[in-house]
Amino acid sequence: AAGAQGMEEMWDSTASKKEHPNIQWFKDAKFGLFIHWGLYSKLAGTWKGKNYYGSGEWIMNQARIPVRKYDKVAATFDPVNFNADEWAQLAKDAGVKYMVITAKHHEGFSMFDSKVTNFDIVDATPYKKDPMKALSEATRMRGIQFGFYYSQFQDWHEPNGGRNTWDFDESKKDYQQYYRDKAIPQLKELLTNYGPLGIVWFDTPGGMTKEQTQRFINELRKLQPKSLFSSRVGQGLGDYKDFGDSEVPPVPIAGAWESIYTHNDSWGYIAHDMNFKSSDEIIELLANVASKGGNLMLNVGPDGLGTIPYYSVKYLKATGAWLQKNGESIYASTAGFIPAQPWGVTTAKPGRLFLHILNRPGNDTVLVPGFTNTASKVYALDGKMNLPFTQKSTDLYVNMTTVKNIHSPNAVLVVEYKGTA
Ligand code: JFZ
Repeated sequence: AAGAQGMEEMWDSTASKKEHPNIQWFKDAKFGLFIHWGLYSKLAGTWKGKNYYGSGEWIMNQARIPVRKYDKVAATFDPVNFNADEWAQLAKDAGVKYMVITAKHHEGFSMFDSKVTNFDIVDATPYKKDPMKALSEATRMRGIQFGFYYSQFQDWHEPNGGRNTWDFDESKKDYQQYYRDKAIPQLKELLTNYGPLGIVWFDTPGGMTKEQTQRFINELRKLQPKSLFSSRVGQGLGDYKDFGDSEVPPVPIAGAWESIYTHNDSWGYIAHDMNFKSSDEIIELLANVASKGGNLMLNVGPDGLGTIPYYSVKYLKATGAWLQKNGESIYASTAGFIPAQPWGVTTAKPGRLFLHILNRPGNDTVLVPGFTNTASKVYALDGKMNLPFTQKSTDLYVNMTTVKNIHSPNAVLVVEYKGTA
């Protein structure tokens, strides 16, 4: 993304040099589901008859909604359609290995039962239940790692929280009071009451020095040493690197990292945003990110009633169906050792190179240049059909005429070889 280099410092996207002992599951996961869900989901991108675009979860900021007016949204929030098993099963069907959901976004509203504030789903809404409890259990039951997004600095509901400049004077804020009395106690609740968390996904650090951030991390780590903390915890102290929104690095990157994308153009639900990526686009993105050695965490935005948008359900399931047949080329793979080609990208496992045919060549001949090993067998992953190939020095030619899947992202070819890459 443009300006990503400059953003780096601003968002502290780099991860700690020291590898977390529990990082392997994350490196192998490759595909995660991100969920943005809060009071903004109910507003759905509209305030006082005016439509807002971009990020639906930012509407309180965009429309400069005063805290006292925003409180009234909570009084009508009643997600009666929410069904933890359905959401968790969708994650399973989509083939994701982890899920991260917003426990509290910048709006400051807690989507879980919190004793720290009354501005939470149990105390402030007619719904009165804790959806996070059921979701954490349903997700974990299906073998999927469960994690929370928590906006640790920006809290537009609190006089001392970061970045609400329309109700409060930023220069008079005591961030330490907010950290001490809300963020830290709430994070402790999340790390205590919801079973083992795979990830705590922090966002947009601020108001703390490196030393304070380290102490903050140490205090939370004690509760769940195995839980991974995202890079946006700040100061280069996170356990894995998050790229900027909708950004894939141009070349393979070592270490644990993630690219985050949202399914349409907003993280939080916007009723008038229908720009959903098709399953072919998601599969292509997943292959592209995996070919650079990272994970894709794809976001969906359920509405205020707790319904995941129709197109998100449809395309996630189609992605999962593709993974059922081709997941071997994605899960637990590493970056491909052949760089991107006109026909697509590559991923690898010991003794095997996976060719993701994203643009099928017109003559059905796939050229793999710079192939320094000796190919012993080539086949289509879906159906395990052997394909003819010839190798001239380090140029490998595969003929894929017999591969019937013509929808471009559907074909993965496997090259088995002798020797080390
Ligand atoms: C943050 C949030 O402000 C946003 O609402 C959403 O939750 C998103 C996933 O994260 O926004 C960011 C944070 C970092 C970058 C861009 C947007 N970045 O590093 O480029």
